[in-house]
Amino acid sequence: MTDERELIDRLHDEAAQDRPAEETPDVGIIMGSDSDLPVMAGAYEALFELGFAEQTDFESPPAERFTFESYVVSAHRTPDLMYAYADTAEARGLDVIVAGAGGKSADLPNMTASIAFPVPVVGVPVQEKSVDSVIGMPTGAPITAVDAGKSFNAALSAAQTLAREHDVVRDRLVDFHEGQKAGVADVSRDLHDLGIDGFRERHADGDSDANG
Ligand code: RP5
Repeated sequence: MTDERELIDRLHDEAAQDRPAEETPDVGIIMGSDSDLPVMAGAYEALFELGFAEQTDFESPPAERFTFESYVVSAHRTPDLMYAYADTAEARGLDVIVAGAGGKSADLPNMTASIAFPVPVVGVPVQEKSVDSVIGMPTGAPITAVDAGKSFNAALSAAQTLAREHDVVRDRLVDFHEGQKAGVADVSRDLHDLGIDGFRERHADGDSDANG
């Protein structure tokens, strides 16, 4: 069984390595429990769609320039690990963290934001009842947050942060946006030109890119 201490030591060891930005994960995805994975899957989906690769070994980065990593970090069950992750985030080269937690006391995103400051954190309330605890930060302690379950958007926000410094990420985001526009235009034309019955027939399998 992996000891929490082992992971904490690993994070501190990695922070001390002072690796160049090209070799470290750019985005960190953390969540309070592996039961959050189905909701947090959207963050992975968005980053893969933008050409990010998953970095599973800090000392052996993938060939892709932009990468992310992920961990389960519980604010309540492993507070020391949460502290270590947030405290070493900047030294480990992370530019932005996407943090998701569920329950009524979803403290991981906001505690991480406080400790990792000035590394920005995008909070994902995993459940509807988690929204208040994720967004309820006091003045001077910022967090950016998305609506319940919107982990895809959280990853897009994280990419937007990187895009200010990296034109490649900016261009990928613009391409993604253009693709969405084309998707809406396609269904708009079909709905008008085919009429409701013809539209339903053509899109019976739900092959729409336009989800509102
Ligand atoms: C939170 O408690 C986690 O983020 C999760 O959403 C919730 C329940 O966790 P499990 O009991 O499923 O591990 O801290």
